[in-house]
Amino acid sequence: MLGEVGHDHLRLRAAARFANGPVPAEDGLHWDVSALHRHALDGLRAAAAAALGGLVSVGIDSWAVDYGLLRDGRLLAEPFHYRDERRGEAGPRLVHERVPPAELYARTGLQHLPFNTLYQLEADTRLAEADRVLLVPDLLAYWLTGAEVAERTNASTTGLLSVTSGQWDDELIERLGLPPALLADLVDPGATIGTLLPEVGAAVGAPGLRVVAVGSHDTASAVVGVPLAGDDAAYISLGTWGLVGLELDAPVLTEAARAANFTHEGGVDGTIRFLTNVMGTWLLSETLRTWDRDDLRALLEAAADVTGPVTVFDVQDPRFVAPGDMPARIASWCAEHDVAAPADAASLVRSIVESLAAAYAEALQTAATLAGRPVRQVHVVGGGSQNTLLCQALADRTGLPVVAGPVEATALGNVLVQGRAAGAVTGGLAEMRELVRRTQDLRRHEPCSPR
Ligand code: LFR
Repeated sequence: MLGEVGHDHLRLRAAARFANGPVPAEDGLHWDVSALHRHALDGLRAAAAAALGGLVSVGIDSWAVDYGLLRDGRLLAEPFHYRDERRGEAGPRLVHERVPPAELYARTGLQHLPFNTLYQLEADTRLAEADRVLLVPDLLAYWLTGAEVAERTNASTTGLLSVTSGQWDDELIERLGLPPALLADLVDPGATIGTLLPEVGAAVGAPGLRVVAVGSHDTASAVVGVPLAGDDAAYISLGTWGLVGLELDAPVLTEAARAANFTHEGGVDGTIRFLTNVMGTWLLSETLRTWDRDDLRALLEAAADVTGPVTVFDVQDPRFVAPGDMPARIASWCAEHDVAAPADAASLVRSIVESLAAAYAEALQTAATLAGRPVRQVHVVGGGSQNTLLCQALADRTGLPVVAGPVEATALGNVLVQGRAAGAVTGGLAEMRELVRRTQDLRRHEPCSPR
């Protein structure tokens, strides 16, 4: 994404796009991170060619938790994909034998997701060969600059960072038997990671380009791009996941928060994302993939016209996490719970939309209760914010106004932090969000029939 940012403007243009999905192999699901690297270089070349005044910097963000293992600077294997069904089996058991879940939560504030980095590392058979672990954005930054760092917002998703100090939890790392030198030094969003290696700069046509740390966890960048104002607004960052929560200054490390699986992820400028992972548009995209269809818009229109009772199922059932035949899995959930399975494509899509909205409404209520903060407005950002049926269902189920947009919140948050590092914008999150509010398309959904 090519971004342009200044005190009164904020614009994005897609310089290049490419697909990125799970790659099945003998030993499980992987990412093709080498292809990701190639595509990133192609994109950078296209961006450099399209930027009239030249590029000032580049910032990298991606999904969290997954990592590459390196030895002597060389990647040992393509990283595992967190949706690999086998990932979640051995890791949690091995870790919890040494450090019980309640203590982990007190130390790191992280919700239990079976694929959190610490669990994956503990079960990784190649760990002993490695002398460095880098999360995906840090790995790409390393390939661009030669500098090995751990950007702090993403590091907070490893389960190895102290929620109170924001530093690596050395005692925890030792108790888990992980070599401390495996982890790189932490850097904050806004810091310069380095400049493009000479051969990279020459290849992409941007010699000496600065690589700036941003909220390298995509959700951290997305929340920078949420036009939040005031303490009574919540957000849903809606992509493959629906990340539902609040921005806080201090953690809520209660047993109730742990039981509700609410996490404390590190945000830009020392904020805390108090949120829980709910299923997202993954349910829809895997359903369309199963049907070999790509007409989501038409399906949503048909779904909007469905009348009569709609089956609401539990989108949080673990059977929906791995890639596969979602319509069959939804049917199996319905059969097990003695409810009618949706009979046709439109009903199934409607059922997914209503079930997601119901889960988000419940998570919002829980967030408000746990944090002791009333929620009076909900922001939905990310690709899923374009789904008007879902946004309206959410407004109706919560009885709250829903502000949808921006769609590209993550890229905006990334570019804003770079813009601030370059001095093109000044101020804190409030000023950056004010710029988002003034410059981006937002759509408001009022609740029609609060329940
Ligand atoms: C969203 C996200 C979530 C994280 C999940 C796995 O893309 O980064 O925040 O929990 O992916 O990394």
